[in-house]
Order: sequence, then structure tokens, then C-alpha cells
Amino acid sequence: MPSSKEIIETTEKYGAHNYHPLPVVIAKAEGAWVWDCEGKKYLDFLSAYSAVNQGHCHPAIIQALKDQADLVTLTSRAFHNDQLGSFLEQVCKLADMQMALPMNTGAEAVETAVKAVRKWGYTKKQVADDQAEIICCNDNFHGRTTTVISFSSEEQYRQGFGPLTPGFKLIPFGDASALENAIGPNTVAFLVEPIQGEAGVVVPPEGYLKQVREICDRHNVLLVLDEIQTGLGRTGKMFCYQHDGIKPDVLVLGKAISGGVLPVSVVLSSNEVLGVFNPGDHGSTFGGCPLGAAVAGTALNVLIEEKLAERASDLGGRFKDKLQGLTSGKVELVRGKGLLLAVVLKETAGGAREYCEQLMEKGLLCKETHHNIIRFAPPLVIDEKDLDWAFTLIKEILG
Ligand code: IF1
Repeated sequence: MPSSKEIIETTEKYGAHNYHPLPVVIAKAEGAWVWDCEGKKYLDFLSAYSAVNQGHCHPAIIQALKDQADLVTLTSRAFHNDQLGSFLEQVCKLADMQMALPMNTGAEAVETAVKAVRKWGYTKKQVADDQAEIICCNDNFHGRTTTVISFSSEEQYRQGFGPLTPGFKLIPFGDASALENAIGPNTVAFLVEPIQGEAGVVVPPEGYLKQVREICDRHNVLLVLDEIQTGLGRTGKMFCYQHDGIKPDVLVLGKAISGGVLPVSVVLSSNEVLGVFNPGDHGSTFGGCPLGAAVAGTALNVLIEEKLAERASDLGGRFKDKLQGLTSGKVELVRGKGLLLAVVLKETAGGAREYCEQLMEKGLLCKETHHNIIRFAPPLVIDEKDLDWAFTLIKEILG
């Protein structure tokens, strides 16, 4: 078997350089732990950006994968399959929505939501052809496709990839009056993350989503929540919007919906909104495939049966208290909800990447976001004693 070093060399030689990963090669994983090629064990504090909330290789999810793989994996949507209907019913009931549209990646689901709200605007709100406008927030992250990067405020994500898709307007995140001011007669939707992940786990001011909900209602604008990262237990509720007692018009889910086993995403909404799609308007070869549906259905059951949202709330609350209790000349502040947490380093502390490299040496896998933020997002199944161990390591390098 080649060494980690050799594998990295091959990957860098033959793979496009669109990533700068930490120099660790993972060969095996279970629960909150992963192992490299040399057998060194690491605690995963990233969870593939919140896709493995249920823990790596959860036995029930892997069993569902194997059982379904023996029966049928892909039919395309040219035919029905026996797994999709019950999965869609399950996810609709979980989110109290009427209809769902299955895709694969998060970015595809965001694209689907964009198409749905635009067509809703033209057919239900009587917006003139090609005039629909969607409002998004500065520092958003919704994926990497050409339309999705068209409404990114991050120069690097857009630079060199034009021409971009028109029809998007950006406003500051967390500022409800900016939304009110930005809405015009052609505004069909406001697309927002309840907590901005890539921006550095930015939590909006208390009451923001409630105000946003009220403003959208008053102007007949659809509220689209991208819960691809915040959803499915991560922040201590099944959906992050439940902290605010509101409900979106359109909900976008991905990542943990399959427990990190396959790319599965869904857009959920009302019959009125998703009803705009007619046969031929939209689709995907793999979206809604029986393998994905069987895996995702089981992954949702695991979240519920193992009460992983409650676990994220309890463990995350205690971990955040401990981080906030760190007396450190390096930590500016700690923020986040449930087990989606981040430490913002002081200007003087140096780059977050070097701390991630030090933590990796000690056996803890974290990833920086921007130059001064370290994100902490372990699988929700993590043992409390493992969290305690992680804290002692973090204290060693940041304390
Ligand atoms: C990468 C970030 C996290 C997302 C939200 C849609 C998507 C994502 C809220 C698109 C994806 C990813 C993708 C991953 C890194 C990661 C990320 F740092 F880039 F922002 F998690 F914080 N909406 N997030 O967070 O989903 O198409 O990737 O399935 O390497 O780009 P996707």
C-alpha cells in the first residue's frame, strides 16, 4: 500500500488544484474518528462540513446502502422506483412541507430553488418576463455553479468565470431593514442561510429571521432558507429556523440528509411553489434514485432515533461554554449554535491554518475558514469524553 506522502503526490499530480487540504490521507472512519494510511487516529472536528452528522459509516445507513445496492441503484426518473415516494413523504412530514424535489448536490438544490421561485414569480406574482429578482446576502455561500457564484460577494469565487447570471441583489446579512429597502415589485424571493457557514459561522442578531419572515409575508416574497449546512440537527434543532419559531416558504437540504454516504439534496416547499414544475422543466439522472432515497430515509431515521439534534444542543452548549471560558490572548470571540461553532482569532494570533496544522499533529482535524477563524463541527454522535479530549488540545494551543 502506498504511503500517505505518495498518495498526496499522485493526487496533486493528476488532480486539478482547486483545493488546499491539510496533509492527512484518510483511509478509514467510524463514528467521530478517522484513520490515516499509517494507522494514526484522528478525531474529526469538521464532519465533511456537516455532512456526517450521524457519524462516519453509521452501521444502519451502511446496511441500507448495501441492502439497496443488491436490489436496484438507479432507474432514472423515466420510471418510478419503489424507494422515492416514502422518502419524499418522510422528509415532507419532517419539515412540515407539502412537496419535495430531489437532487444530488447542495448547489443543484439551490439552483432548483432559484428556478422554482423565478417561475413562481412569473406565473403567480405576475412578474414580467425575465425581470424576476432574488435578494441574497453578502458573504453568502450556496455552492459553486455558475449561477450560484453569480450572487457570491467573494471576488475569488466569481473572478474569471463570467459572464455571470443576472437577477440577484446583495444586502448585508443580519439587517432586516436592508431587506425591506431592497424589495421591489419584481422581487420573488429572499435566499439566506440561517447561520452563515463559510462566512465563519456568523449568527444573525436575535429576532432576525422573525423580522425577515414578516417582511417577506408583507411583500409577497418567498423566504428561501439554505439549511444545507445548518439543517438536520447540527445547530441543536432539526432545522435552524426552529430556534426562531418561523417556517420558510422554501427549504433547501443536502449534506447530512444522506449521513455523508451519497450526494442527496432536496428542495421542499408548498404545492403552490413546487407545483410550477411541469414534466420536462427540470430534473437529474441521479436525483431521486432508489439508492439515494433508501440511504437518506435511513439517515433521517438515525437523526430522529438517536435524538441527534438534542445531543448537538446539549454537547454544543457545554463545549461553547468551555471555549468561552478559555482565558486566552489569542481568542477574539466564540460563536455558533449547537455543534456548529467557531473561534475567531485575534489579529495578533497569526493565521488559523497554522493552528489547524498543530491540532492535526495532535490528532484533531479542524479546518480554518478565512485567515482567522477555526470551525468546530464534530459528528453529532461524538462521545462527551472525546469532546473533552479535543478541548484539552485546543486549550494547549490556544490557551
Ligand atoms: C466545498 C464552505 C462549508 C453550503 C451551503 C450550499 C452548499 C454548501 C450553506 C453547496 C456547501 C461546502 C462545500 C465545500 C465546503 C463547504 C463549506 F466552506 F465552502 F462554505 F460547509 F462551510 N449551501 N458547503 O455550506 O453544497 O454543492 O457542495 O453539495 O469544498 O466547496 P454542495
